[in-house]
Amino acid sequence: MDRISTATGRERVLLMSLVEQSRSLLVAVLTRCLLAAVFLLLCGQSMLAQTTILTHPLDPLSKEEIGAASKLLKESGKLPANARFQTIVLNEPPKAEVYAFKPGDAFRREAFFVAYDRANNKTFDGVADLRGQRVVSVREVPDAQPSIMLDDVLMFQSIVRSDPEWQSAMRKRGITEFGKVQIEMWSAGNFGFPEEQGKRLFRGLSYLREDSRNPYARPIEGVIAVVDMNARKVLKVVDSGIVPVPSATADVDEKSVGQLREAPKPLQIVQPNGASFEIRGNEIRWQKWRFRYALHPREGLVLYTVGYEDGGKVRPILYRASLSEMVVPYGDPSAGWFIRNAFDEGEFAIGRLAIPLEAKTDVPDNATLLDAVFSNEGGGALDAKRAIAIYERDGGVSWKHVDYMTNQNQSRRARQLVIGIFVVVGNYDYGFNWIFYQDGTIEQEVLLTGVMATKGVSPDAQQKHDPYGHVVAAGVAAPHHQHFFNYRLDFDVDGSANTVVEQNTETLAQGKDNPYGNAFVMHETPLRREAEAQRSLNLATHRRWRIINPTAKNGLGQATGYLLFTGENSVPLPGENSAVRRRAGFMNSHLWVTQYEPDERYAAGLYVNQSKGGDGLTKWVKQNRELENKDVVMWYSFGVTHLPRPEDYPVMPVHKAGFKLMPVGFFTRNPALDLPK
Ligand SMILES: [Cu+2]
Repeated sequence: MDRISTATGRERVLLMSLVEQSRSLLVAVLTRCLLAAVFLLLCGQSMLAQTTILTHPLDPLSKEEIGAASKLLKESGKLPANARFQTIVLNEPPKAEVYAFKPGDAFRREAFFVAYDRANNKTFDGVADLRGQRVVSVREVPDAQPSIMLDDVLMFQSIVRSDPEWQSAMRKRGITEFGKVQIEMWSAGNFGFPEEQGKRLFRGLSYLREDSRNPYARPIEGVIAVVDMNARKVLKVVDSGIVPVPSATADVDEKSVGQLREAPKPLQIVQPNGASFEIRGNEIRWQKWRFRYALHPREGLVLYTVGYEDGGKVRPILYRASLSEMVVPYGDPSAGWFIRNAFDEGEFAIGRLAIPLEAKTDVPDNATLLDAVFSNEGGGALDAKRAIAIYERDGGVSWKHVDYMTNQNQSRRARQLVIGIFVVVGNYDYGFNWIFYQDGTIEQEVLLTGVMATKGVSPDAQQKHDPYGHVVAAGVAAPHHQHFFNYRLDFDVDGSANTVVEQNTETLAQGKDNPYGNAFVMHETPLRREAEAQRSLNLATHRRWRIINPTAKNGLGQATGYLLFTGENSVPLPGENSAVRRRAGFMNSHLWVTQYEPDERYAAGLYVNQSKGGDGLTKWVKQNRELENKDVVMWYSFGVTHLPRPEDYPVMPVHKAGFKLMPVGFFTRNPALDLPK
């Protein structure tokens, strides 16, 4: 536990999950034995080995499969002996195979891996075939750095803490007990500095933790250690000058907060007959919805084969929906800040940072908590306990009408199904919920909370306006930043051949067709090729995008479709030539459409850590492929521009952002008309 008490936020998450895993191992084994015994009693069947039963080609890799994949790879001799696995994850089968699959059919099982040879700074990836027991491919990927690894985390603090130059920077600030400094590991980015090329790097920021639980209240401003993770030494320490370390702590546990308000009276969520959803392996069925889920170590909670039961059959809507990338650029030009552009997915593998959920606070009383499995760097498996929550919640009024002549009220209460995770990326906490409505809507709700990245400023700065941020406490400012998310939405609306159309609604010029000047019209324009399918929101025309199946018609003869109902959004504020804009080209447009290509998965490319830029969407769309009546993928970028408030400190009230996918012409009438009272 010593190690944990001196760990950084990101390190803590990883370490705590390891402790959690070993602690829960015994419980898990006991529980499993008990369940197996009950199963035996109920079914009278012989007890099988404790292997995960796979039922579908999209099931995530089981522990056994992860172990089998790493064994195959290690024994193949195709990887350096000391290579470590950044990831081993399901290599998803071709879409056609998934659609053709019938329960009981044999299906392929393949693992995709990324491995890193630290001593030689070489990255490898490839595929292993678990059924055929063979390595399909191994390639060395030049100039690619895998995202952060636990190996990096475990080395990082001690490298910085023992560096004489860093120690001298601490002493200059009157800090001599180095064990009380929390050194936070940030991705290095790529700013083209010649001495930083060709090395695996991270940057270390320092906070005075002492006995507090919120180190972010006490930034040791101006000191950045750049660490060469191959040489295992500090490459340089940037010291931009002394700023007093804020003295006030800002812990948020009940004891530190002190006087608590009176608790409201109990509110119980009770489902006396149990939940209405069914969990069949990784498939969920609820109120006409059917979908599969997986907690992907990089993307977080991924939805697959989302369909809605209508007229006795399940109509496909989405093949796959996932967070494809996210980035948080900070708007402060100072030495310690221009380098901060965290790509929480591509650099930090956000799915792996899913934390065990706490009943009653993170999720309501009635939530079912589900576990997931990830690979570890030695090629074994890690349990991610209680990482996923699934629950029903009250959805307010679904629809209502009162006949004022008879006073008859026709009103229906809505229920929502939520499946979500929380991740912790150092100071920030994010929740990601997929929400299903009974009326055919799917919502992605992103919750932003945790502690803002803080900057030490002069204690008399309260009265001054900092152009790059806002003072949130004595000697503490929080710089402006944006959170940009990109979602990859592989729609297959009533089949794979779809078209994306743009809707613009405009005032009609007054004249013969509009004599009274009141008219406004909506135009729908198909996005025909990738070059013209890079679009941004326009409030002046109420711009929206709809994905349609031109050959499937609803009862009114209209093409069936789903609308991307956008929520809060922003334009990117870092300059066009900034490093972050080069690397996160997906920020340049709110909407992108590409022709389906399964390997085009991540909006800023497969290898984002220290990337130079130019990969991902901006590269793929240069092919300018045709998009009409094709299998297409919609990519939606949305940004939250965060101008910090005092009320966001010391911990942010949850800020919600996201989008909805809403049926428009998918049905012929309100699909929730059949809700019972
Ligand atoms: Cu923020």
